[in-house]
Amino acid sequence: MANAQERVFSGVQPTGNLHLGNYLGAIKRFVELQDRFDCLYCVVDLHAITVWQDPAELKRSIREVAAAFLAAGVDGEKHIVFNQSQVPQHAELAWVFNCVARLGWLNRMTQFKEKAGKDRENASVGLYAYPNLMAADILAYRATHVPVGEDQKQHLELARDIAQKFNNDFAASIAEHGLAEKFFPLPEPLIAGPATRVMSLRDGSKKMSKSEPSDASRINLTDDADQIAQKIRKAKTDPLPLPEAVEGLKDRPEADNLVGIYAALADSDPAGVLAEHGGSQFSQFKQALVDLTVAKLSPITAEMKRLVADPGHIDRTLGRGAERAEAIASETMGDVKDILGFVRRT
Ligand code: AQP
Repeated sequence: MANAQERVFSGVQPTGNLHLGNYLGAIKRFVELQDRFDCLYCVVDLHAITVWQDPAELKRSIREVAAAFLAAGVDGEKHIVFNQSQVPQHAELAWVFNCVARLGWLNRMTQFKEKAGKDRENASVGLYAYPNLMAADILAYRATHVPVGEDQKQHLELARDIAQKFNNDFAASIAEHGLAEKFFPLPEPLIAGPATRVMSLRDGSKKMSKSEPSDASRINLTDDADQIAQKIRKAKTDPLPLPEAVEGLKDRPEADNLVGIYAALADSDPAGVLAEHGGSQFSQFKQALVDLTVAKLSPITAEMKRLVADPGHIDRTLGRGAERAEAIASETMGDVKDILGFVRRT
């Protein structure tokens, strides 16, 4: 089992259209890490409201993400599955981090620039401060490892900077209270494998994303076998056959993407996939990819469907998870208050 000091935290936003990128870049990895670490997996609903959400849709989406975790194989009894808004310490610690992080650090965040777009003045303050909340999510549990897709790397680096600055700024108070010198660990991103950045099926230069208007750009975790087949058959490719070796994927983003997806689903790597399929025409390879994707996703899709049909069960799982999460986070927050010099309620 896990080293007592090591803990995994990660989250997924309930913003609809969960897709293959979320599965391969995050949720599949969550399942793989369960044997090595104590894990907390969170439906990060506070993050979702950094852009406007329809309330009824948000509630449906929170349950759907929780169902996806469980259907993919996350063990909600052994580990902790919960939604962020049920544990108030996330928002509380995020405020402290708003006062630790520097404006200059946040100004460098590329995701804010991409999401705010040209209408920056009209973006919510929450969208700007999003990485501070993400740091709070992780550090409220003093998590040491964070499985995420490549797109979250910069936010993880910021979480490390915040942890480091807090530890430095309050070193004397941390020592005075008899707490570990590295009060907050510097969390390590776990970004590995062939699908850390799954790209759009329509454009190999853009990442597969929930908010992309074209549904054909992504495989949703709710798609049935026919939809998956259609989307993969129509996926953009180039006219050449698949290369025999990995070097041949260079400058062929669409081929690279499909091979990466195949490798991740098959628990292989691009070299292994090309050893089997190198030289094939795309029509042939795409059929193999359809078969593999359907075989891997359909049991998950079916289980998700079964779970979302019983929202009471999901809500109880989330509620129990939140109680267990809060027990850890409230202890951290108590220490943080002591460190900062707040007077605690007696
Ligand atoms: N295309 C991707 N490839 C690999 N990993 C990905 N992730 C997201 N897209 C890809 C990883 O999935 C986890 C959950 O992501 P999220 O829902 O919290 O936020 P996101 O990264 O903003 O996801 P989207 O789908 O791209 O949503 P929109 O369109 O709203 O921006 C994270 O670990 C993420 O790295």
